[in-house]
Amino acid sequence: MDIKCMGCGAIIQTKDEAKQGFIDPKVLEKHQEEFYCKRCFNLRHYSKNNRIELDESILKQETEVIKKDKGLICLVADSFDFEGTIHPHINDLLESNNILLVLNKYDLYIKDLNLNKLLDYLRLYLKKNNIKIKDLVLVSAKKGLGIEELIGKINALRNGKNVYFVGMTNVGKSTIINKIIANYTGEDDVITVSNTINTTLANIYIPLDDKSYIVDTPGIINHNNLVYYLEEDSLKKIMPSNYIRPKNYQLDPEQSLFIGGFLRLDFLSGVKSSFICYFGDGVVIHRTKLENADKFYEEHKDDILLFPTKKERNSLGEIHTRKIILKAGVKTDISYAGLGFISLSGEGEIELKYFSKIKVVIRKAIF
Ligand SMILES: Nc1nc2c(ncn2[C@@H]2O[C@H](COP(=O)(O)OP(=O)(O)OP(=O)(O)O)[C@@H](O)[C@H]2O)c(=O)[nH]1
Ligand SMILES: [Mg+2]
Repeated sequence: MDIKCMGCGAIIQTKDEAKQGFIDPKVLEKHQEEFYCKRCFNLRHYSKNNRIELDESILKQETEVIKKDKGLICLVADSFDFEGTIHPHINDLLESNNILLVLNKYDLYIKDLNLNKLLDYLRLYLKKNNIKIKDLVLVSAKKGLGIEELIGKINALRNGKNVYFVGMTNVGKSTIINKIIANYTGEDDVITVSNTINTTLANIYIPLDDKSYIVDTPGIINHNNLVYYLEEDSLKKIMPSNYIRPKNYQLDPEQSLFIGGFLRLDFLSGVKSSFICYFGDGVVIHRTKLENADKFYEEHKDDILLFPTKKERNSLGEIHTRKIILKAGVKTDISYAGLGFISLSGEGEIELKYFSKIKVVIRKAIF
């Protein structure tokens, strides 16, 4: 029988270090019960990651297992990057499974933001996009918030069946399951987690009772999300690790605002308006005169703006432009998949410039 790595689910092998599941044969001999592959060992002890591409055929096989089993699906998405991480076709993919939507990372919202407004927005989004769920729960796996409520909802919905944690890569599926394991057994950090994509490589089965399992699954890659294009070092620096303090910029017409080198907002015409930015502290925000913006970008994309790096820029595609009209009295958000969002209020015409591969959504402001 194949032995699986406890950290990532990959089948253990001793032949090829560049492939998933590698363990040095000498190490394998010594450890008879707990198996962590070399990549998991390095991630867990040294936060060192060598990114491994997910084997798409494994993802397909694992999805078939879930479909046949008809267990409860805990669909995990990032509450801070909802449009960028919600699985759009989950009901088509898993048509006969019950779905509990688990919105993780709500610690990123500053405490006094109105969570009810967030929930109202999410419910409307689900309705508009025809995503059918049985229930939803907000959690922060990192802070251990909402975990007991989640366990309660799982028990109410699973009817004795297995429970599958499914969703995009990096939304925190494994971190949540680790909290559930800790809640039952007191054992911390059993499954490997990391801030980059493809951490879990195959299904990991954790016994729930005599007859059923909680199953961690490999994350689905979203090619419209920034996380897919950034190197580990950039992710470490720009991903928010704590709650996000909004930064408010008042812009006059004919000014530009750079969100790192990721997004540029040119305020073409209008009246003085407010641009409230919700991004991690590592994302540089810089204001210039519109007439100087092209020159500024060319000269400072690598020193002042810092990210994305040249290598990352080359993979992010062409620059796309899009105009939005800001109307008095209507607050508008611009959400950028994998990075954060900006909330605009005022009046005028704004041109956005961003990499064509990234999903940018214009929505009625959440808050
Ligand atoms: N701020 C915040 N970060 C979190 C939270 N939960 C997880 N993370 C971080 O999100 C990143 C991804 O977590 P993982 O648990 O590895 O995500 P995953 O969904 O299992 O990813 P894959 O295995 O690649 O599909 C890690 O850097 C976690 O520390 C949370 O509640 N809040
Ligand atoms: Mg995982």
